[in-house]
Amino acid sequence: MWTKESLEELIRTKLGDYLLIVVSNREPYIHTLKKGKIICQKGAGGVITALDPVMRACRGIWVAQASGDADRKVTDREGKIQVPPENPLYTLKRVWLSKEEEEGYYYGFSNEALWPLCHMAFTRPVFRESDWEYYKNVNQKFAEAVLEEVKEKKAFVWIQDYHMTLLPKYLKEASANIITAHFWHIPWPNPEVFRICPKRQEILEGLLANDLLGFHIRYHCDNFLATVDRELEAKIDREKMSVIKAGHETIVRPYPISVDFEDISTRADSKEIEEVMRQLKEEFSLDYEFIFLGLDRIDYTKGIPERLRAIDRFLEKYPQYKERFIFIQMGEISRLHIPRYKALNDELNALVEEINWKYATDHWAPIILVRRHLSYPELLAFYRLGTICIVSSLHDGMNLVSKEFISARSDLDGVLLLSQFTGAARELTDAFLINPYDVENFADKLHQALQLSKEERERRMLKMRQIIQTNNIYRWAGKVISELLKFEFKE
Ligand code: GDG
Repeated sequence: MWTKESLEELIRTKLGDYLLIVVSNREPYIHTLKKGKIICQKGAGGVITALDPVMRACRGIWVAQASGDADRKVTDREGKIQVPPENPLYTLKRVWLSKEEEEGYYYGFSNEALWPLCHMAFTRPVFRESDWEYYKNVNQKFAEAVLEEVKEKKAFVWIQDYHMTLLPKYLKEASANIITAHFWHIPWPNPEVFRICPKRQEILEGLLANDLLGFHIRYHCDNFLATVDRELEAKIDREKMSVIKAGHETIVRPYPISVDFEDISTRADSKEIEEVMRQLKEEFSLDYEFIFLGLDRIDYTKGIPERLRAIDRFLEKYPQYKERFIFIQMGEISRLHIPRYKALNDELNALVEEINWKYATDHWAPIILVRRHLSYPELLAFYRLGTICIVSSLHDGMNLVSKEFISARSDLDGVLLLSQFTGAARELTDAFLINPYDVENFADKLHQALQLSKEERERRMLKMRQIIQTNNIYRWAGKVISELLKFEFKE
């Protein structure tokens, strides 16, 4: 079983004289000004949870975009600061982007072109030449930041996600001392879909400069290999799962990302969380027999309108549940100045109003929409409060909310309704799997979930917990790093 300690041990004993550099769009620590004082917050999310201990153990360098309003105040002339603040162990190197660069590279090419291209949610990608120019320049900027640190040293560079497809190529062109791994956090589409991308050749060539390329599941690896087969002159070895292009080999592998099971499980069981549960129950008047829970970054791939329609249908079909349950949907608004996200936000407001109006009684309406960032304890408390957690993504690389919910339920209660179009559905087969487009079946599954006996709920939860306990976040990082360590250095 992989643990934080075994991962640290691997790094300490096997990394040798290699420098380890992580590159991601999001930074692990953010400095902000609050009432005239600078405070430092740890960034949220699985990647930061997994890689922070790795970086602490190897005293490496993490290169990421600056995002806090006090970031510049605390960094040196090279954009560097030692983190974590209370016990500095590794270097965070910040890359500053102008408003225009952020607009073109992040909102534009990354999130209006690549994000919808890779998710089957029927939102049309927008390809603008100017976005692409910014995307190229920003990837170049990240490459320069990495190269400034590598100099003549030998380095492993672990690149995160779809914001950085050109970075591996820029790094390899500039230095022969670098070995790269790249993890793709979202799905990879089939060749027919990818074919519409005007920059497909450049993107594939960028990614194939990597030594190792990881996806969440085998299906995305297969899609990637099929795409390369269709688009480029390259030798594909499906047995070995590798591509050789112009003499360079890229190994392609599935690594299902996960969560820190032990940490979530222990903390969710604490007195502290019990108290937060009490406060939340009071704040939102959650005194009902059943609590349905939704928690997502507000994104059109997460199937939130579909979920609301299923609640509507559930009430039409099973009116006996009126006034007995509440559906609380939480989520931070994201990427709001992209028109598609604004439209989604308007759609959600309208749907909630319509459904609540349809069923409201004097003292009850079925849906509460909460649009604020939850603290980590609040998040865990909500997971503990839910009778049913609903994850209804139209398409999702993995989906960590489902894995966090399972990890938090050390009380062995609660039911997970999980979209079959998430990566997580491959592992969590004891969830109630749903097709979010099938509103009848979705409503029926809600009903069936409420009918489960306590024994059956416990049996399912226990099985899923055993899976996540083993396939935890440290295993994910450990597997990628173990593979990376196998690469012989070519002088
Ligand atoms: C991408 C892929 C893949 C959300 N609201 C709050 C909050 N969160 C946290 C959740 C969870 C994370 O954000 C969301 O992770 P997901 O995996 O569900 O989704 P994406 O953001 O789309 O992530 C996805 C992932 O990358 C990793 O590879 O699984 O498929 O799309 O951890 O808990 N956390 C707090 N307050 C909130 O209000 N504290």
